[in-house]
Amino acid sequence: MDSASSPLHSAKAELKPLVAVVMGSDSDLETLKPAIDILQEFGLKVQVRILSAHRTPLEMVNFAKAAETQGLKVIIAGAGGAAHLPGMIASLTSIPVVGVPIQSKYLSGIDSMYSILQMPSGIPVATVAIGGGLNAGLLAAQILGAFNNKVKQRVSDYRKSLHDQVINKDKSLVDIGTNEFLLQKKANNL
Ligand code: RP5
Repeated sequence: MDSASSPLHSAKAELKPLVAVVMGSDSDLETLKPAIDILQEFGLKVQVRILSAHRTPLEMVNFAKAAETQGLKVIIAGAGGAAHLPGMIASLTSIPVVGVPIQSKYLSGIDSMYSILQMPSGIPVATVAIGGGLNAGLLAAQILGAFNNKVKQRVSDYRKSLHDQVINKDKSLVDIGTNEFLLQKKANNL
């Protein structure tokens, strides 16, 4: 199927969010905000939910079981500590799940990371870095971009802007030297 005739392109599909960002607690929202922001910047609607694998397990199950019929194509799931949310959702749906390990208070997110990473064979979860909300949003956009040229273009524009930023910084460092560069960086809070 070419991208123009893909379900991601139909007018009806565009009214529904293709991505959901779910989290185990509202305390995870700050970490996931960059994912929501970048997806919205790319013109995508995002469904955002608090669904705890431990505190609201039945709601989590209902969400995961309905995800496909709701039209969702990617789910970003952030959780901290005993971070079972991404893996449990992945076990209930075949929609790709991107897990975000939340930095936890006592173990700095190592606990969250291992909980999300160590999935049993057969039920994968794509895991980004501890606190990697932005990368989760970008990865979700890249997955959608495989079927949607508009989203793919937004991702490649984003990459180009990253490239240009580094080129400009390099040029400025070479032009003004280390000390002035650091002074300007401090003054501009960069
Ligand atoms: C996890 O427990 C959540 O994902 C969160 O990262 C962590 C702490 O939750 P709160 O006690 O802040 O609600 O389930």
